[in-house]
Amino acid sequence: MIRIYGTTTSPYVRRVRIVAHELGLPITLVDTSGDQGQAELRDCSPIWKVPAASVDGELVLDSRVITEVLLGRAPDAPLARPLSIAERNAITVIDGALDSLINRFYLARDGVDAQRAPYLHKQRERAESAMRWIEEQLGDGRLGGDERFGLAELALATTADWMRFRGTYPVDDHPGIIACLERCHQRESFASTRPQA
Ligand SMILES: N[C@@H](CCC(=O)N[C@@H](CS)C(=O)NCC(=O)O)C(=O)O
Repeated sequence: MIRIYGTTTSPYVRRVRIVAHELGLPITLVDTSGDQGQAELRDCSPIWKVPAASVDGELVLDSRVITEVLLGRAPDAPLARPLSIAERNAITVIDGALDSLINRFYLARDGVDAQRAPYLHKQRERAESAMRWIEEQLGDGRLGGDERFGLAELALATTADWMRFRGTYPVDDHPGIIACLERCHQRESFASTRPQA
C-alpha cells in the first residue's frame, strides 16, 4: 500500500504521482493542504516537506527516493532505465532552479520584499542561469540525449508547469523547454495531475 503525503499543486509531489501513474501503481494521496493532512505529515516526517510517503508501512522521504522505491516495483518499465550522468546533472540543475523559486515564492507570500534581500535576488538569478543551461542542453533534441521519456524530462516538465501556474519564472521564453513540456502534456499521467488552484 502506497500513501503519498502532499498537495495537488506541489511539483515534487506531482512527479511521484506521475511516476505511480506511468507504472500503474495505485496510490492514496493524503492532502496536506488542510489541518488534518498537515498533522499527519508532521506525525510521520520530521522535516514537514512534501512529498513524503508510506510504502507498505515504511516511511520514505524526498521525491527522488520515493521515485526510486516506486521504480523498484517495476524494474522492467521503460521509466526504470538507468540514467546517464547528463540526465542526472540535468535533474540536479532543474531542482536547483525549482528550490530557489519555491523559496522565493514562500517568502513573497509572507510579504518579504525580494528587492531588499540580496539572497532572494541571487535565488532568482540562479533559477535563470539554471534554465538557460537546460535550454542549451536541450538544443533541438531531448534532455540527456535520450529519445525516450525519462525522469529528466519529467523533472523539467513538472517544474515548467509549476513556473507557469505560480507565475514564478517566464519559462515561455525558452522554446526548447516549452517543446519538452508540450510533449509531456500528451501523456495521460500529466493531463490527470495538472496543478489547480
Ligand atoms: N528535495 C525535496 C523537495 C521537496 C519540497 O521542497 N517540497 C516543498 C513543496 S513543493 C515543501 O514541502 N515545502 C514546505 C516548506 O518548505 O515548508 C523533494 O524532492 O521531495
